Amino acid sequence: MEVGKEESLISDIREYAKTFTENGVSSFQNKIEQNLNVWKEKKLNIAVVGDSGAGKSSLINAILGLTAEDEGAAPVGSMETTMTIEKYVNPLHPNLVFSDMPGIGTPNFPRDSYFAKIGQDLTEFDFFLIVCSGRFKENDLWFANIIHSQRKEFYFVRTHTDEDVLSNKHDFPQTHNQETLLALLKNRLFDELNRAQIATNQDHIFLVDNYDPTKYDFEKLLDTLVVNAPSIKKDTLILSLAITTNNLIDEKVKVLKDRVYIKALLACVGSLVPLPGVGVAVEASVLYQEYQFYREQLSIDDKSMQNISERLDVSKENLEKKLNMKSHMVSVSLQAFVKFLSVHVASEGIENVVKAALPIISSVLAAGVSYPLCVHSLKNLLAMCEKEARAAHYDVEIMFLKQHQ
Ligand SMILES: Nc1nc2c(ncn2[C@@H]2O[C@H](COP(=O)(O)OP(=O)(O)OP(=O)(O)O)[C@@H](O)[C@H]2O)c(=O)[nH]1
Ligand SMILES: [Mg+2]
Repeated sequence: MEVGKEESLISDIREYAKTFTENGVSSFQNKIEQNLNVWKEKKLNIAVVGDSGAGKSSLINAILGLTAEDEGAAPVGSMETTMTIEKYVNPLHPNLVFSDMPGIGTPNFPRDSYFAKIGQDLTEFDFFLIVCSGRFKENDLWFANIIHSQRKEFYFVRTHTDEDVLSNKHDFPQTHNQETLLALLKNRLFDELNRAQIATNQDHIFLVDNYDPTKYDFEKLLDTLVVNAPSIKKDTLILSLAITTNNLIDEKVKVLKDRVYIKALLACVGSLVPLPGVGVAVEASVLYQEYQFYREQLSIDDKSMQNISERLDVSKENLEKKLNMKSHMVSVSLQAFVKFLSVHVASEGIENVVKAALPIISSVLAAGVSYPLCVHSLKNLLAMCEKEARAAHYDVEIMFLKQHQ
């Protein structure tokens, strides 16, 4: 861990210990919970614009990890024209909000009065996605210039890439080369934007297939949004994205690791359960709850695994067995979890933060001695979930491809 981060963690721990001494246990618990939940108080707003049929609703659903039939999903292929800004969220991750904007230049929303009519302050949006299915329309380019003049971040998303690839394969069976085709499509869009004097670069153009977020530039789009998110909202975006790419797993694990040292403090107060054979007692439900949070965040919870197994047409049990997964067994009940903790107590060397924090915590919390164990247990549980997440989201693709070869 970086030195600056270590120091700031230790100083936070000192503050929490002070709160405990001065104001008691519930203030201590409230302060920690409040700080761990700061990300939930922020909203990340993304506006989506583009012609009717461009694939805006499909793109929103794909990023939210929803199908058009799920609760909260944007209606796809709808014949109705959006008359107001429609907002969409994944009910499980309500902090990431997509706004589907009414079509520009339609009789109800002529350009001249567009912004007055939609009645929304553009500064409230963190990002703008300008979507097209073939070429960008004049209205898209007009919109991009307005956003640019307001110094807001915007990205161009070209949908239906799957259809271009298919047509090209059909038309040029001997010479078809996917990489060449994608580069050509991107160059063409880039030239078009250049001609319209829109200040952008190729890294802001994404070719996607909304039916398959694992293909083309879809993951790159998500990674770019994460990298460019305003720093105070970065954790909110990382923890609100339901889709799991390799980079996003890295980012999620980083955020979850930072919580370990603080969450472990909470596990040293409350209704302490002795861990058989270990000689210390912990508030196991705190660790258990955080562990469930890891599983959900890394999309290896029961519902996510069910979804993957349905997609692969295998049973969830078989899939978990094939991938050598254990996390679901540990999560079956608090009892099973406590048993797992007792057997898998880490015997790692004491790291800096724990070394510095232990005397501070032990001086105020009777069960402070359990702190190192809580830190190591959470880290081990997170490492297990991370490993299984990579297997469930990546090894699975390889298995799936083999099945269909
Ligand atoms: N093959 C393919 N079809 C897509 C893709 N994206 C969207 N579609 C299909 O294109 C049609 C229109 O998509 P929508 O997402 O409803 O488009 P929209 O921009 O929201 O349209 P409006 O709500 O009318 O403005 C639907 O039938 C989608 O299933 C894609 O990337 N590839
Ligand atoms: Mg739509």
